[in-house]
Amino acid sequence: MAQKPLVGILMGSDSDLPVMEEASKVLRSFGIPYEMTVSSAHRTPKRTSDYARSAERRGIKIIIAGAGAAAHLAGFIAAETTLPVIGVPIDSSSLKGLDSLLSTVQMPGGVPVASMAIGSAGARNAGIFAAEVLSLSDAGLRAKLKAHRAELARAVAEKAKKLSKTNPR
Ligand code: RP5
Repeated sequence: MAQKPLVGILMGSDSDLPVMEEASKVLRSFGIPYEMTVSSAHRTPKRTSDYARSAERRGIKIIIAGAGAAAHLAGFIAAETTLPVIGVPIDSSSLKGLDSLLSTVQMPGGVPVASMAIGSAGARNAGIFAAEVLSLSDAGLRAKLKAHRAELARAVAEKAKKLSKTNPR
C-alpha cells in the first residue's frame, strides 16, 4: 500500500510545474511521501481553502506552496491552517519573481510563511527544509540530511581540486 503523504505541494498553475518539480525530486530522494496538485488563490479560492482546511486531518505535516506574480497562495493557505507553510516565489511574470517574493515573504505578524529563494533554488530548498522539519522526529531522515550535506561538500572539494590542476595557486 502506498504511504500516506506527509508533505503537500501546491502550485498556482500547471505552468509552475517545472520549478516545483525540484521540491518533489528532493522529497523523493529522501523517501518522503508527498502529494502534488494545482490550486490557485485567485482562480480557485474555494478549492485552495478546502485543501488547506483538510490537510491536517488527512495527515499532512507541512505544505509547500509555489506561485508567481501576485503570489498569494502560500499566505492564503497559511491563513487557513496552523501547519507550517513554506512559500516558493516563482519567476513567471515580467518582474521575474521579485513580485512573487514580496507577496510571499511580507506576511503580517501572526500568520507566518517560511519564504524560500525565487525559482528552482527556492523549490529545491523547500524540499530540503520540509525534510529538516520532519527530521526533528525521525532519526533516519536526520542521518540522510547529514549525508546530503557531506555530499555537497565533497562535490565542491572535487571541483576545487579540478580547478587547481589547471590554475595552480
Ligand atoms: C500565478 O500566475 C501562477 O502561480 C503562475 O506562476 C502565474 C501564471 O499562471 P498561468 O497564467 O501560466 O496559468 O498565479
